Amino acid sequence: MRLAKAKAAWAPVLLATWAAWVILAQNPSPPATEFQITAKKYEFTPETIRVSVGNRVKLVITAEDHTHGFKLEAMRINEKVEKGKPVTVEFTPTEAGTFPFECSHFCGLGHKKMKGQLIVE
Ligand SMILES: [Cu+2]
Repeated sequence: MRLAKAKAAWAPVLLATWAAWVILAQNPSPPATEFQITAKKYEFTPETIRVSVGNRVKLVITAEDHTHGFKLEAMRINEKVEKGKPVTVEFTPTEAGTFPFECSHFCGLGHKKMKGQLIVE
């Protein structure tokens, strides 16, 4: 009789453990917030991206006129972006701040002015 009671007490614990495992398995991490960025002579649109600390960010960068680059040093990102071939980068910012990004592929006279910023709040 005592043994049966002890066994029954374990049932809710096992059920809760199983339920937690099922929930975690289905949602390993929240989905990334996606931004579409276009690069063209000599600007990125949008120029400013606002995100939150700890939230996964996905950037899809498309060059409209010819080859550009996308360098976001704080997140160790430096990609060549060829016209018509969108480049996807993902990262999770771990600290707040303003981090500049820039074109890293010489694209003409205005190349050095081709910049933007990532604001992490
Ligand atoms: Cu450039």
